Amino acid sequence: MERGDVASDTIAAVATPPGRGGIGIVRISGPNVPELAEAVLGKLPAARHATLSIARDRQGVPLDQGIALYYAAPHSYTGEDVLEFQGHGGIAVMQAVLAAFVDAGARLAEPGEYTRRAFFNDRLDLAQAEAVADLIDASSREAARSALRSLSGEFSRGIEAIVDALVELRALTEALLDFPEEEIDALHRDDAYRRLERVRVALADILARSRRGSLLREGIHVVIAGRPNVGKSSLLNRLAGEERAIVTPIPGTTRDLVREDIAIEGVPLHVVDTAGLRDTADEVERIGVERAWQELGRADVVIAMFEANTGVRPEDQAILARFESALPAGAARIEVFNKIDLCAEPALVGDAAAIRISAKTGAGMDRLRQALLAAAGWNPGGETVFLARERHLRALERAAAHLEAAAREAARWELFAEELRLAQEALSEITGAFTSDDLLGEIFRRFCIGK
Ligand SMILES: Nc1nc2c(ncn2[C@@H]2O[C@H](COP(=O)(O)OP(=O)(O)OP(=O)(O)O)[C@@H](O)[C@H]2O)c(=O)[nH]1
Ligand SMILES: [Mg+2]
Repeated sequence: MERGDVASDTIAAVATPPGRGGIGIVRISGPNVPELAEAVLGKLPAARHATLSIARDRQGVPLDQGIALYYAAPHSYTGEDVLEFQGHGGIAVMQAVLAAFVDAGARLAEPGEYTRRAFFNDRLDLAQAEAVADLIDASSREAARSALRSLSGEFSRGIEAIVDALVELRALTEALLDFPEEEIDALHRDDAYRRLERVRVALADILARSRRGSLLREGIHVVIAGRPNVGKSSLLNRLAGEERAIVTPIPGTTRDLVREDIAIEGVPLHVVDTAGLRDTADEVERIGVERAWQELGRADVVIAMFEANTGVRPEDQAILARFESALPAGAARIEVFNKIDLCAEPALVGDAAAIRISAKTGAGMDRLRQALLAAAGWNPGGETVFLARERHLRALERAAAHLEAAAREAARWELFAEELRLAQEALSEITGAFTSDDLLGEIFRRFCIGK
């Protein structure tokens, strides 16, 4: 199917989640909605009028009574004729009503097929379609707000503004191509480079906001590490707000990884507590320590933990030395001194960047939370961010690389123009003006049925 093509069949699905609920909705979309409504409900309701209706099977046996809503094409979610039957939210009732529509000629919808049709009918672009799924999947209010912004087209408009500027610049460059090099005066050249620079700045801004937004989608992977008994598990429990990991005064208590998902100011964090790092003859503990190092190799942020009352000891130094090779290149590190409640002069512990806390009393936790957000690149209360997907980030990065390449092509206008074209193509993938079927399949497959 191409964008702009009209679907020939009518799809049906239960749009509400399976299970018991006050209301359950069966939704059908496609060219045969009027006939199907007549077959199952007796008549097609007036468009956009909530109409009390009875759904019946082929023999005329009543299945459910509810409200029918008809949206005439193109003024509907999919852009096609759409009928929604809001009945009683029971599994058997909903399946019976759905079966009645299928009996009458509808086909069961695939995951995301309604939104797919909306995309093909130009009701939304691809980034907006993705935002529909992201809004449904949003795990925090912050993420939901960002998804809604993308759904309303703010992200797409930002991309399109850059594409428009690129199109203009390409036209200007094509005109330059027709002249011999010596006749292109400095004025035109400067104009082209000034325009390119403006596009690059705008793109860098969207990319930065998208990178921050992608944190909201994926969450930040935080690993707590240090020698035994410094209070790693106590910190995890403090962050989680409940007793998740076992805490005892015995060094070597934690043997396995303990994972907990938390949110700070709406930003999701996947926090992992690990076994205390030391050499040990205990087989179980040794495996635990190995797992801790593996986990450290995947961290976005590492909380390196020490005891405030003892300061950085030689064992701690050895661990820090090994961090250099064990942590991923871009990982941020936060040094945390715990147990300040045991210190007479906590302010003297560690250097200026160190965070001093007590997992026992909760002192210093606010600073640690802020440090976690900052280490992750989150800018609280800052500019609006876009809940970008990995695919968007890759496309934006590709476009930025082509613009950078264009900037290097001083006065080789063919190459300059080609880089602009490639940048435009990368950006167009985001909104779907330029996409492959594989990509569409991949995107819509992850949707729920009925959306
Ligand atoms: N006074 C004080 N004691 C603490 C604090 N945090 C942890 N402790 C105590 O320190 C001991 C070790 O705490 P854990 O949280 O189990 O330490 P851990 O780093 O997870 O230890 P392992 O799992 O063995 O590596 C326990 O007795 C805790 O009660 C703190 O802030 N102040
Ligand atoms: Mg522990």
